Amino acid sequence: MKEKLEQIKAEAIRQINESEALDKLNDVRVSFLGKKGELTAVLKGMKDVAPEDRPKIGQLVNDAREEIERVLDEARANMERKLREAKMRAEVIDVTLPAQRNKVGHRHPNTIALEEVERIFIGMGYEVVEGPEIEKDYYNFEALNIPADHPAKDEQDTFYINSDILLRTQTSGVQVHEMEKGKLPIRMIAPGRVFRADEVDATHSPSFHQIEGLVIDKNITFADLKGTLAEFAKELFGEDTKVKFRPHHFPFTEPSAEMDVSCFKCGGSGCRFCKGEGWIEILGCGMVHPKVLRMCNIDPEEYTGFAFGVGLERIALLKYEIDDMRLLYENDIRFLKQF
Ligand code: 2NL
Repeated sequence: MKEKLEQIKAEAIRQINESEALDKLNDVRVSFLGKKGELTAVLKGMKDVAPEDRPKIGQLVNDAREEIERVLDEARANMERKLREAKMRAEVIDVTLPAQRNKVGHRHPNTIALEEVERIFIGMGYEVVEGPEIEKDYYNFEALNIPADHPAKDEQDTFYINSDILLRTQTSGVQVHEMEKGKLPIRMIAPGRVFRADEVDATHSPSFHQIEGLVIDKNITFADLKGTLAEFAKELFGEDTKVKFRPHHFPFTEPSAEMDVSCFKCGGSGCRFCKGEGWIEILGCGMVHPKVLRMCNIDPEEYTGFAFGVGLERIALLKYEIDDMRLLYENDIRFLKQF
C-alpha cells in the first residue's frame, strides 16, 4: 500500500512538472484528488485493509494528498507569477515615446487662395461681405445694367428657378444690396459660389467661385483702380509682378478693362506656363457704370467707384500650377495634401 501511494505521488508530481498551463494543472488535480481520482480510490479501498492498519494507511493517504496539494499550489503560484511577469513585459509603457500625432486635415486649395485674397484686401481696409446664392433676377442682372434681352441672360448660361429667381451667375448682387443700404463710402469684397450652365471640362464647371470687389467714394478714379489692383497682384504673385490693362466691355462698368499679370514663372519673357505670351489674364474690372450707381440711389455726380471680378479657381490653378479644374472638386486626399 505504501509503495502504491508512493507511486501515485510520484506520478502526480511528474504530471504536475510536465504541465504547461493552469488548466492542465487542474486536470491533474481532478485526476488524483477529485471524487473519482486515484487517491480517493485508495481511500475507498480501505474496507479491504485490516482495521488495525487503517489509521496508518489513512495517515499515509492524507500525507500523500497534502504533498500533492502542496506541489500543485506551488506549481500554480509559479505559473501565475510567470504569466504576470510576461504580461508586465508585454504591456510596458514607455512614457518617453513621442505621443501619436492627431492627423489634421488640409485646407482646400480654393480656401487657401480665398484666405490669401481676403488677407490682402482686409489689409487695404476692405470688408468681406457674403450674400445669397439664390438671387432675384433684378440683383443679378437688371441692377447691373444687364437688360432683359442681354445675351448674358441666355437660358443656356443661367440656372433659373422661375422667371424672377435664379442661381446667381456672379456675386455682384451682394454689392448691389450693399449699395442699396445707402452707407457710403464702400470698400468691400464679395466672395462666393456662383453658377452657370456650363459643361464640365479642364477650365469650366457649372459651379465655381468668384471674388468681386467694389469701392465707392468721392473722387475715386481709374488711377485708384490701377493702383489697388497692381498692389493686389504684387501681394498675390510676388513683388516683381507687373500689370497691364486691356480695354474690354462689361455692361456694369465704363470704362472696362481686363488685367493681365506678368508671368510669375518666366517674368514676362514667355514660357510654356504663359503659352509664350509673357502675360496671364487674371481679372475683369472697370469704373462702376453711372446707371448702376443711379439704380442703387447713389448720385454719380457726387460718388464714383471701381469694381472688379476674379475667378477663385483660376487663381488657385495658377498659383498652385494645377492644370485641370476638375482636380479641385474630386477631393482626393492625395491631391489635396500637396498644398
Ligand atoms: C468679369 C469680371 C467684373 C464687376 C465684375 C461689378 C459689380 C458692381 C458694379 C460694377 Cl455691383 N461692377 N463687378 C466689374 C467688372 C468686372 O467681373 O470677368 N465678369 C464677367
